[in-house]
Amino acid sequence: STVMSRIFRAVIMGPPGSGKGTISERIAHTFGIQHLSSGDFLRENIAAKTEAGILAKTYIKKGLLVPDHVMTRLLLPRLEEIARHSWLLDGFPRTLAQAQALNSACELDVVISLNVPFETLKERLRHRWIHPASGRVYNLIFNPPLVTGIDDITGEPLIQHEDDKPEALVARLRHYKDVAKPVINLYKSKGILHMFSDTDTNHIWPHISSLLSAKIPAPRSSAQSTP
Ligand code: G5P
Repeated sequence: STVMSRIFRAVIMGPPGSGKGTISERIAHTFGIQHLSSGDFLRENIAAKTEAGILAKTYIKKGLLVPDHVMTRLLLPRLEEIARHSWLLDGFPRTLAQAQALNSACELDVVISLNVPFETLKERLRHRWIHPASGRVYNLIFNPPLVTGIDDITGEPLIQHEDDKPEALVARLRHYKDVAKPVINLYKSKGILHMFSDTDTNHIWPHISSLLSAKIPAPRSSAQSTP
């Protein structure tokens, strides 16, 4: 059945702290598609001290975007590796140049844009702590660890991302809007942009879930599988 085996490709965009990671995990879990986070991918490269990782770290530390050519050279080959699966890209593209590079590599089905007020974002990121070895993310208000400052599983100390510290944070939020605008306009003009506005991820989620239920081919049931 051609419909069943169709591949679905989506992008989720939104400012730092808008809930891309949280919602992406729900999408991946609910619809069984691959989730690729540009931020996680960069952090893996930093931890592994790859050439791109070492370079990226100098930008991330300052709350700056990693240069487009570094991002596209990292991400596009990764997408090619999973080209036979449905996927959701989280955090890429961030700029018009990245969107154009992605455009020439593949056709997107849906772009989700999260629109969360500035004050809400500042408040959330201020309270975010991570366990660096595993990448587990806590929020002292939304999703606190059992013991403040300590990872639930390993008992190791939690840290803040360099780019969640106040100096880098305001720069990131301000910069995001300027850079995202032409990307959003591009996807709007293609008719694939879906914008969701709220202060609460749990309010946004049901709308995204019903959008994707209508767009993503249902997983094959045993009755439909080829003999
Ligand atoms: P990242 O890792 O892509 P950001 O900054 O875009 O980082 P971030 O910070 O990971 O995105 P998010 O994924 O949008 O945020 O949000 P999240 O992690 O799900 O939620 C944020 C926090 O809010 C969490 O603590 C969560 O628990 C909490 N939360 C979620 N929902 C709610 C809610 O409803 N209520 C409350 N109270 N809390 C909630 O990129 C990192 C850096 O890498 C570089 C850049 O330097 C970037 O800054 N980079 C790129 N550079 C160039 N081009 C690219 N394409 C790049 N991609 C990454």
